[in-house]
Amino acid sequence: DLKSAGQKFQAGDLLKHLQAAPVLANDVLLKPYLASWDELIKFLKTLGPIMGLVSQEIESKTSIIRKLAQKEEEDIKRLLRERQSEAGQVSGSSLPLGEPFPNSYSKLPGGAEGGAYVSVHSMMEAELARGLVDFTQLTVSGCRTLLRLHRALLWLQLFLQSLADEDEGGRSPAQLCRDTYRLTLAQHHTFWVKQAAELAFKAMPERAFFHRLVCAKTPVETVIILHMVSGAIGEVYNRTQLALEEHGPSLQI
Ligand code: 1Q0
Repeated sequence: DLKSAGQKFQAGDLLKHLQAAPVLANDVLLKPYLASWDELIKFLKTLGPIMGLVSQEIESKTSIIRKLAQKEEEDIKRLLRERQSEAGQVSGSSLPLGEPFPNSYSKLPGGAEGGAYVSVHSMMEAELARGLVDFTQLTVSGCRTLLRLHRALLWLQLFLQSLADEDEGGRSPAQLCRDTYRLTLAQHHTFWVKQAAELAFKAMPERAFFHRLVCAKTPVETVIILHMVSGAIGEVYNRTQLALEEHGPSLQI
């Protein structure tokens, strides 16, 4: 997705991906979810090399889920080919016999066909059913990885909201970034990661940078755009949070 879209951060692109992620009543599609993170990486890259560590961390987390999705797709294709050749041997028919995977998660509630890594719900159901998520062993699961991104998303939402709510006379973006981080993501970070985060906040630009970034003509326009982005993030966050709670405590580690 980084290759097909522009390399430059655009608030409009971010918003487009964020708004494409919510699907049906309560689910989140993984492709636009991950594409939203790609946009945020573009933003971080405009802040210079000090953000390299943070972008790298996001890239490594998104690529874990993408690789799992790719492997799943290859498995389904291989299975379909096997079924096809079996069917060909038996009856001469080239139609696949039955579902590639008979489990409930291979069918989305809307009736569309998909693998395990289509949406937040389908991923959780599939990985729980396959025993990939548990307390005792640290399997690299999509669910575990999603939880890391999810916690970061709450921080980002609060940060952008505070940036919109507090006007010029208030705290600086760097201060808002630090304060909201301490309230949220920092709770899940080790001592050294927190030290690194403190360094990263120093690279946070002044308000004027955000006006230019979102191409706003007036400060009011910036506030509107920031509200739209943080609202869209909030929708994705809340849906993911409900999914986590619905599928039980084993997903919250
Ligand atoms: C711009 C300011 C950035 C502030 C960064 C704060 C976080 C810094 C910490 C980064 C170091 C990452 C090192 C590793 C962390 C992991 O230990 C942790 C847990 O993973 P694991 O596998 O060890 O259990 N990983 C995470 O918590 C993942 C999340 C990383 C932080 C994601 C930060 C996202 C920042 C986005 C800034 C976008 C601002 C957007 C403005 C848009 C305007 C319209």
